[in-house]
Amino acid sequence: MYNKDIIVAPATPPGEAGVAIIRLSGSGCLPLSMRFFRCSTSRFTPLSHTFFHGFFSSAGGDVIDEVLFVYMATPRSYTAEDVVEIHCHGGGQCVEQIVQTFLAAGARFAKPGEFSYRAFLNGRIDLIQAEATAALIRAQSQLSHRLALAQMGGGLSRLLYSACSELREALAFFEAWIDFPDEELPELDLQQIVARLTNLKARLVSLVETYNTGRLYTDGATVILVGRPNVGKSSLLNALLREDRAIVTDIPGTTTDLIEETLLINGLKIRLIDSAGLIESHNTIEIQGVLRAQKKIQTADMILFLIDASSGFTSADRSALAYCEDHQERLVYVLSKSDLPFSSCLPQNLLTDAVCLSSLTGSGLDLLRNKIHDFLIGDNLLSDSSVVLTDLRQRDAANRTLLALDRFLNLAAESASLELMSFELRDALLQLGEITGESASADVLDLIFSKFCVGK
Ligand SMILES: Nc1nc2c(ncn2[C@@H]2O[C@H](COP(=O)(O)OP(=O)(O)O)[C@@H](O)[C@H]2O)c(=O)[nH]1
Ligand SMILES: [Mg+2]
Repeated sequence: MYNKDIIVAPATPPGEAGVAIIRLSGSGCLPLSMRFFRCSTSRFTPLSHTFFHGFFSSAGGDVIDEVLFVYMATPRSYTAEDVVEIHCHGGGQCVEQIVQTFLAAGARFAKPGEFSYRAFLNGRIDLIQAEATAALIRAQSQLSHRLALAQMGGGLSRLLYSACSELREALAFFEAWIDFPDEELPELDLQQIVARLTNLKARLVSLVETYNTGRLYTDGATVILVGRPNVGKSSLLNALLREDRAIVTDIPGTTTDLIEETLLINGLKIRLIDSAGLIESHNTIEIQGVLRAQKKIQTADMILFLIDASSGFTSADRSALAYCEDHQERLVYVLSKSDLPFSSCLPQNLLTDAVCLSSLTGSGLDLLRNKIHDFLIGDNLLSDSSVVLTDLRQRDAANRTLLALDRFLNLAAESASLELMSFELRDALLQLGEITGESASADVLDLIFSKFCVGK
């Protein structure tokens, strides 16, 4: 599966740019690239980790570009193999012709993520760090960027390695007893092992719980604007986006479908959804609109329920609110049109609890942004050293580890056979190793790395 051939790919995206980088990795990539590089200093000794200025020519000797050449000797490179990078001018032709020159000379075009795959196979990074690198590249908000960076630092890896070694230690006890039942062995203190693994289980449970925060930081959250027609939902969407995205009129029922836009609120990625007004209707389009809104209400992380401050809390608001009845814990009230005189028909709790704002003047919008951020992040503010699970694959493997640990603890409580207990411990270890990549199958690895971009 692991070919040690020379791979090549642009490491920078296509298109016009000042600089583009072409990356090669694999034993022999230095002599290969030196064939096409003419250094501007007369004597060229390619010292590792040093830039050289010169010209890159085709096999026929025609100059393709003025470039910088850098060689990174194994193992001090991204892949831990010999790596050469050619920094040329950005733009299609220079990159294309240089890559073609290498391909014609025997290099192979790298598959997506293949550089990172090699770094992983060579033991330079583990799977968590490889995935964190991909997450760093994909990061769309300050929070997801910070989280990916922390992940690359290896906090989660260290926690998992120590969990693995605890499991391994316990397993060694069992295996020794199974293999040498008659020999003098350190006394198997099952109680002590059970106590330690119960403790480990608690730590893994807390780790699994961090997934919700991890997901929020990486993928962002969904926030839906709901309420009766004409309360100002579409106006609020436009105001938060600072653009005229949704049509706004004083005709009820202007918005018939869901409108989704992404924005950043205090560093958090938010998918903001505008919806049709929640009313009982006989109009087919309106019925569909309400159904769609209802469906989104079920899954949204936060529901902003708008009430027009100038018209007060009406019976139409009450019937709209009925659609959100089962989701009180995700509901936040917003009093809109605060630039107009307030109606006397507003319950006191709304006046104290709701976020008061005007999409027309912009007053209260910052308050709402802070409210959204605080509501979603709450106590889950991560520090740079926080250890969290960020993707479903990691969480599922952690859950499978917990299941195996549970089975082990149940067997221990029943004083089952050592073989059965060690079987479950081995399974727990295997599942945990899937997260770091130690025991991930080739198929799983292929799938993970194929999601990376080319040149990474
Ligand atoms: N004075 C004032 N009018 C607003 C405000 N927000 C919305 N409106 C008006 O209320 C009407 C309905 O707004 P719209 O955003 O389409 O409501 P939706 O049906 O809930 O999406 C329009 O005539 C808007 O101009 C506001 O903050 N202040
Ligand atoms: Mg609307």
